[in-house]
Amino acid sequence: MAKPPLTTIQLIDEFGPTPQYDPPGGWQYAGEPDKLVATHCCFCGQQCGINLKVKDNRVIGFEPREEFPFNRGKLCPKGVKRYMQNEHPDRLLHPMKRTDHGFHKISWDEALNSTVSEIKRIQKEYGKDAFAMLSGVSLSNEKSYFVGKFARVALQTANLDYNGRLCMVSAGTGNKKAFGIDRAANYWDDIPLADVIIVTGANVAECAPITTDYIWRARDRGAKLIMIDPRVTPLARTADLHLPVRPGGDTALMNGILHVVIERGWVDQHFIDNYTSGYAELKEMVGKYTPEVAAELSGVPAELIVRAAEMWGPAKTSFLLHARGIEHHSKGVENVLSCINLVLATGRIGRPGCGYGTITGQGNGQGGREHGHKCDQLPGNRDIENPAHREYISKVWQIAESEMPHKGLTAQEIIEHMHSGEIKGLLSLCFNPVVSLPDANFTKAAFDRLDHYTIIDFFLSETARHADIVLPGSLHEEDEGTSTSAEGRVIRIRKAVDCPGEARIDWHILKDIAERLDRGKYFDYKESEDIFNELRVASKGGTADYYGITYDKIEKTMGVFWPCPELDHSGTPRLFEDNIFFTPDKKAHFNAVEHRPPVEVPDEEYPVVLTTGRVVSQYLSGTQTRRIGGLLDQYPEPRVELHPALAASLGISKGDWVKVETRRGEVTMESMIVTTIREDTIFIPYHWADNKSANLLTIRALDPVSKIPEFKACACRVSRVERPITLIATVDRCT
Ligand SMILES: Nc1nc2c(c(=O)[nH]1)N[C@H]1C(S)=C(S)[C@@H](COP(=O)(O)OP(=O)(O)OC[C@H]3O[C@@H](n4cnc5c(=O)[nH]c(N)nc54)[C@H](O)[C@@H]3O)O[C@H]1N2
Ligand SMILES: Nc1nc2c(c(=O)[nH]1)N[C@H]1C(S)=C(S)[C@@H](COP(=O)(O)OP(=O)(O)OC[C@H]3O[C@@H](n4cnc5c(=O)[nH]c(N)nc54)[C@H](O)[C@@H]3O)O[C@H]1N2
Ligand code: SF4
Ligand SMILES: [Mo]
Repeated sequence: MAKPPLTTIQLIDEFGPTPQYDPPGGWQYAGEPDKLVATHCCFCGQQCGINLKVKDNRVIGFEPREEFPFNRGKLCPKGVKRYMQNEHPDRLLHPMKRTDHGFHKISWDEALNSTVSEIKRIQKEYGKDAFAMLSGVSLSNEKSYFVGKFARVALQTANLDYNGRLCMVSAGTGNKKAFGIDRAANYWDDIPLADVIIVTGANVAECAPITTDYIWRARDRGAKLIMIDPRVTPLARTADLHLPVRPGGDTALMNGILHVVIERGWVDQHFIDNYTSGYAELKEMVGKYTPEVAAELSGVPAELIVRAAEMWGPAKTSFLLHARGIEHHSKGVENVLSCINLVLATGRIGRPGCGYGTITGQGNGQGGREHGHKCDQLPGNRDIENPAHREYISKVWQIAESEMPHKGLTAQEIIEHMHSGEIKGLLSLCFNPVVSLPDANFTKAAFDRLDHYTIIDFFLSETARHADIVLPGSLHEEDEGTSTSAEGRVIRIRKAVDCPGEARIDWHILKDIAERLDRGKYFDYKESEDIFNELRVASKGGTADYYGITYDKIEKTMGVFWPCPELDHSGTPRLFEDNIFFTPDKKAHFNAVEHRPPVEVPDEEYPVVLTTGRVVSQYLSGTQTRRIGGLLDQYPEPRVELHPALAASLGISKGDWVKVETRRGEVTMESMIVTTIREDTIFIPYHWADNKSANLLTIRALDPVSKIPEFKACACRVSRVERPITLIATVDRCT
């Protein structure tokens, strides 16, 4: 039975007047704050320190938090405006249920009871795993740990996965294969000490803005910067070398650079012989990736490949950073491994100024991928299929090992199983798949087929419109907790205000559901700190060992880098200092990876490559940042970036509107003709929904191991169209 998505407007009609947003005279006249709360930004993985100004239990502004060592007061536009969500008129203030006439306000009791009775009914009729859970890593470590335990112990389903499946899993898989641990190898203080820096598939200035400062500090010392991206991103404009890779060409490109490095004798043979395995096989494989072969496969001219090798090869210190540009591929893991091969071959890791790291994307994208949020994982980055790991965690959770579910489906696979009808019910929080998963029409159809769907969010996201029950949850600043930044630094998130209206802290809601499922005794926590203390024990002995980290220790040191196995351990800002790795043989592993093309390559019908990504002022699916005026002003609508040569060949001029079509769908947007992109490629930012969603176009192709979607490459065609006439509906929001 199809359930039409319900919209915000129907919802607000139900409730009458919206809460007042601006205080009289505007925020700047809100008066002196009652207190300043030292915490962190709720958005990206940089986790900048920020002071929130609080007055009358409302966040009214911010001040720089100069003393936090990572960003030293600096913030990007999103950090500056994040405080405006707290009192936003769209905040969900009551539980609601779907009716034929829109969402209706209901009591917490009714909302929780109907959710629980649907969980019980579906699981009784179709089995435990027919009820799935999806979660996200904007959640603190405490909430992520809670969710992992809640799904396995309260819902007793194998099918829990998280939005990091769209984000960090290719890097995580690659890192575990090569190093046996999933964390950036260095803290960022090593970046300014590097003599050469490669940044690949990362739009640092827009997506990890504070990292720009670290790279520029290296450049001030004379470091060379090599940027690899199909676009000349803002940071690439300041680089010594830009390699304009064709989307999907990264493994070939890295193999080509390594080929030259080996040929010229720039490898560190002592390091290779003593601390690594797999080099002989790798060396033989890259033998065929001459600069010319690599150029053909990657779209980067051979002489630029040689020049990159000449910069990287002989350097004394170096740092390689990558992000989703190489990871969002059906060979994301292989791309990551090809980067690690280059780092290991030159032996420059584990020393000051010698490093490697993926730039973690989501706020708690690091911590949230360590404590059991993933379908195949238990806390401490343990393996849900490893008997010893299962035994240890079932003891901590006080359940029988046989009760612990096994490996479940990944996020995209859960959607596929909703579509095919095998998964009947869903509970989700902190994830907006209707906007963020590929092939959005398919995702929407999958949600429409659910028997029951309960969501916890603080805004009515596009996915929430498909829900049967909507539960109002908490913002970052409404709970205590910890988070782990891109550097691996565990930091304290502090509560600044209470939840508004009837909204509640996310884990309090889950605890209530567990109680109604008669599993409450496993979740007897009073404070977030109680959850953290259990997490510490659960992670002990795992690779992501937090045992030695306490709230008190974080307060005193401005963050502790994991692994931190003992209370008297001061944390590990730089991994592998003694050249001992976390693999079973304690060596770093080379992996010989060959070039493979993307699943869909251009052809006569769809001759152009489409790649997607971000802009500085919007965040992820946009449900938060599209509600903040100042950020929308900066980039109000998605636009299609294309090169003047491509535009000319299609008869497209400045300001023209274009239709972009793929085998999945089409969008119509304004064009943006720029010389900063390859001629064969177009770029669309993905932060918008409905008919402005880039994911109407993208392909449901997954990396076979990490199961990350191929957001960064598919085939499309572009044509000029008349500017569409926009119908503006006026709705009286305050009836
Ligand atoms: N402003 C802003 N900042 C954010 C976020 C946000 O939504 N907005 N999100 C956060 C999150 S969760 C994430 S994951 C990170 C993402 O951070 P990034 O990965 O830096 O951002 P993207 O824009 O997804 O992609 C980065 C670059 O990859 C390039 N690219 C595309 N295809 C390829 C390819 O095949 N090879 C190579 N080498 N490059 C390619 C694109 O042109 C783009 O410039 O940002 C985090 N920070
Ligand atoms: N085409 C294309 N698609 C992409 C990407 C791309 O580059 N191109 N990037 C992918 C990447 S890297 C990522 S990370 C994903 C992100 O995709 P999503 O995770 O779906 O994006 P978010 O906007 O973070 O969605 C989070 C939802 O949870 C809510 N939320 C945030 N914090 C909390 C909280 O503390 N509690 C509760 N209860 N709710 C909360 C927000 O209001 C929002 O509705 O998108 C992916 N999709
Ligand atoms: S760089 Fe990331 S953490 Fe820092 S202010 Fe911007 S969005 Fe927030
Ligand atoms: Mo991400």
